[in-house]
Amino acid sequence: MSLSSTPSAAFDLPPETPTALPGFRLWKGAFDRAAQVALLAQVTAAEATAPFYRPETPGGRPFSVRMTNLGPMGWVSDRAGYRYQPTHPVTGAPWPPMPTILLDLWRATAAWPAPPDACLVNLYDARARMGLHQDRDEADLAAPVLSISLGDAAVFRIGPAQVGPTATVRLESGDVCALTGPARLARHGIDRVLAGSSTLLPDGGRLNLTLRRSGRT
Ligand code: MD3
Ligand code: FE
Repeated sequence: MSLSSTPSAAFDLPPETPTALPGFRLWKGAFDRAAQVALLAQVTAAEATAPFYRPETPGGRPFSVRMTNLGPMGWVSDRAGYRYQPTHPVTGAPWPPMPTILLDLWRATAAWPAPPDACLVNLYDARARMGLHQDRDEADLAAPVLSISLGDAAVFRIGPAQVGPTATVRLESGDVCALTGPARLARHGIDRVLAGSSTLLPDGGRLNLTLRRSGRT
């Protein structure tokens, strides 16, 4: 019997896949099929209180990606700008809790003393994309960002923070990557989703979950 009142499990990681980009850490197949099914079920259950919605940019352009969040804080975008907030912008309800398995994954990979306080969930249909951008809305840009991919594979693009050549990496269902240190301010995006490459999502498409420290908690 553990003395801790907050039980935690270790997350069993496969060997890390080497990458050519300092700070870009990749674990291919970190979630096996059963773990993917279990995580998908938790996201699907959370949709009842936190439905996917289509944000718009501060300039008023709709995202092609639909979004929701889990955890105390969520990333949102609208005409007022990009920010973290504790409630769903459409329903006004608090975001659903962060799944325990994601806290376990963070502990196993992040080398960061505090847990993530936000999990942005991106839903891509076959035509959705995400343009090159930096993630810099978090209070402490030294904390890593952790990503989990589910469903159809995608072509992920990543390049230096300022200017320079970009590289592409195929992200598949169950893959986990961490953006740490020199990669934390990398420019990155999703060029395209490879429709039909996975049977995980009943209607096809791709989910990406990113664990973050918003620093607003
Ligand atoms: C590199 N999501 O939500 S995940 C995002 O697949 C985002 O939905 C993409 O970019 C997706 O902001 C890419 C991989 C990722 C996540 C965060 C990063 C790469 C990153 C933060 C810094 C650098
Ligand atoms: Fe990003």
